[in-house]
Amino acid sequence: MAGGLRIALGALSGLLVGFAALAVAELVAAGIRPQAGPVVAVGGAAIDRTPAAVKDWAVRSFGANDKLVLQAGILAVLAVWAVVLGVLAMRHRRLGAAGVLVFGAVGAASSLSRPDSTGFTGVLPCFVGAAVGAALLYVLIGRLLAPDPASKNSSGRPDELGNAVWDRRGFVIAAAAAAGASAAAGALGRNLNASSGKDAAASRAGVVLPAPGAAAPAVPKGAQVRVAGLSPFITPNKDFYRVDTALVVPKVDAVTWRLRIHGTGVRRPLTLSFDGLLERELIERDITLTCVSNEVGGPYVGNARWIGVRLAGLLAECGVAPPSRGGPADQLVARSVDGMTIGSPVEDVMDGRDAMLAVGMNGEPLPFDHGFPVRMLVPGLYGYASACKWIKDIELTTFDAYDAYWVERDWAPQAPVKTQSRIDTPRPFARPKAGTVMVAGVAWAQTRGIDRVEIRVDDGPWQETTLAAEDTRDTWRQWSFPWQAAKGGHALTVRATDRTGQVQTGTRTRTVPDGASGWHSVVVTVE
Ligand SMILES: Nc1nc2c(c(=O)[nH]1)N[C@H]1C(S)=C(S)[C@@H](COP(=O)(O)O)O[C@H]1N2
Ligand SMILES: [Mo]
Repeated sequence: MAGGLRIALGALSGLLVGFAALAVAELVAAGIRPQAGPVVAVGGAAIDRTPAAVKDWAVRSFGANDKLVLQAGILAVLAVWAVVLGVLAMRHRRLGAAGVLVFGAVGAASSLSRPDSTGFTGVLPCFVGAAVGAALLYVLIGRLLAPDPASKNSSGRPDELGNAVWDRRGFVIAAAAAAGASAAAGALGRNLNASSGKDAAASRAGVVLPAPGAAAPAVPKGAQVRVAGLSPFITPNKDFYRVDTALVVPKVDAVTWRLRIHGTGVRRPLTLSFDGLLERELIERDITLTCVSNEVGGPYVGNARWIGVRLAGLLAECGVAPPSRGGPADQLVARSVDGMTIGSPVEDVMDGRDAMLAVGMNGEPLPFDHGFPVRMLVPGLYGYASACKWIKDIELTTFDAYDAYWVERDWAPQAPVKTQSRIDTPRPFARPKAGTVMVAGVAWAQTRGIDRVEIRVDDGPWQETTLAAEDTRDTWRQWSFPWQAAKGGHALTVRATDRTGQVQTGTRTRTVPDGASGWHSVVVTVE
């Protein structure tokens, strides 16, 4: 066989093998647990190991698409590796097949290293996929190296051109069969995956949220200013930002869901069911949630009307006392079904603010993306330090004794939300007409409240904006400013003052370790 053809067929075999191994592994995973598939396992392990700065860069560069980019990257690496192994196998058949097994081992090791690892069942998909892949590579390459049984020159001796006569028919049949079987396995796997969330979807469809005992007052009319381009006061669920490490969104069945509360200083440990939770007094609260990864001016902040059970009440029932009243535990660690751990100060959770186990978001059960059936919320703390989605366990411990997931990855153990403000309109590099231009945006300082927002044009003086009515101290506040805009390029800068009198600092810091600070600026050209 000619050198070029040799390489091409080897590469093709490698790709087919990679595809087959992946399809088989995903099929096995679908039968066990969607999270055990190789792409998700390797992707998850990569996320776990991503230094804070790189994660930050990925979120900045790819935004909500960061997970897609990661998975595409993994598939690209897999494809390259498969091609290399296929070509290698043309010379060293056993070595090529062994290389496929090594790849399976990488997937298995990734799966074992995940915080939600299930041990043997977790590594099974990668090993089965790799074994099938290795065997397939051995067979395919065998066809390429074997003499053609139909050829007169069946001894495998070179033909007139000096090329060995290979089993073309055998190869094409084996390759087509492998491609067909892989496609079928892949399709079956996807189907199984789709139906694996069926119980969860049915349980969510069956949820009837009881009327809250303590309903939130109506949002004051004046809280929503009518300026085009301004974020709505209540963020619709479909537009609410999503930040988590889950490559596969956990689908939890509310019927079998349980939450355990236990640990240091818990005199009466408690296990709650979803129905048991709904039978308790429910509170309804408007709370603005912010991500610590939000850049100045960034999109990772949203405001919703939540329904849930007060966490402080549940903890008190369990005999938990905050440190200020002599309790031995200063950290509450929430654990999710996907192995995320999130630590919050017990003092904050029990200091009278509306920390809750939320079951409803804007009038419906929590969407799967936002933590169905139950998530935690603590006003005034960044999400990574308070807002555990798909929660299943609460353990009382100390900050000395335990570092939660993000704390192990360079983020601060404790992180109250910083006072921030954002210009929503005009957009950066907009070209508004000279005259009155409405400048508007939002400002937040959960638990403290916003008392003032000022705008500066270029290097001019700070000018007071008009604040919209306040809903609560835990919600963001809209502001607007009719700007008499003169032609030319201008920079608009915003800063807020919270109710403690603290003016938002202009000192720029990065998001790591405890949230970005600095003023948001927008440059526009007035025409
Ligand atoms: N189980 C789980 N809960 C989680 C996270 C996660 O990765 N896994 N991310 C946290 C972070 S960093 C934030 S900012 C909020 C975001 O909540 P949202 O996606 O509903 O907006 O969820 C928090 N809860
Ligand atoms: Mo976050």
